[in-house]
Amino acid sequence: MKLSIRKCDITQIEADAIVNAANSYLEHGGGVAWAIVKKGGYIIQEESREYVRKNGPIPTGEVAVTSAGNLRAKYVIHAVGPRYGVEGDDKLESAIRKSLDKAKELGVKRIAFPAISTGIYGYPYERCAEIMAKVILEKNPEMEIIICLYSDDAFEVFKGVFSKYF
Ligand code: AR6
Repeated sequence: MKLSIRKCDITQIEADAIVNAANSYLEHGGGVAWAIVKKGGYIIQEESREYVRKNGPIPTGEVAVTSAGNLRAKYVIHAVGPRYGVEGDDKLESAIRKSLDKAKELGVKRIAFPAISTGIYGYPYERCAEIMAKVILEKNPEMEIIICLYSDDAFEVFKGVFSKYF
């Protein structure tokens, strides 16, 4: 496994899959989700709606896959993280674990994650970083993982936490 912590915009990443911080209805109206649709094209929102129409809403902690439209990535893995203080850390663990499982199933060699649940859903960066590090350590997946942080603050916190474990 190769791991890097970067300050970046996930829509610019060249990877087989990028993970989206989604809601259960895959309505990508804000945050990183909106950035992905804006850059990748409305096809991502359309495929998302089709998925929910066929399968119903995605429970917190679960994932769904669509294409990545015009992005450099092949797939978007939409992971539904928990709302801080409303749903538990186990759901964030699950969202990360299932993203990695799905990536493996899709033959992904390089995947990029945003800091799921740390925007609109309110998770502190440190808590998210600890949970991500724990799941990645446990799974030790055979792929390259990029953790993509959007703000200086998030980048510093993630660097600090990950340096304890990796
Ligand atoms: N690249 C990387 N990270 C980003 C980008 C970007 N282009 N833009 C924002 N972030 P959020 P959530 C960071 O709110 O908390 C959406 O409306 C951002 O700074 O996108 O899981 C969904 O549709 C933050 O650290 O996701 C759901 O309704 C992190 O991405 C809801 O928000 C996650 O912030 C999900 O909330």
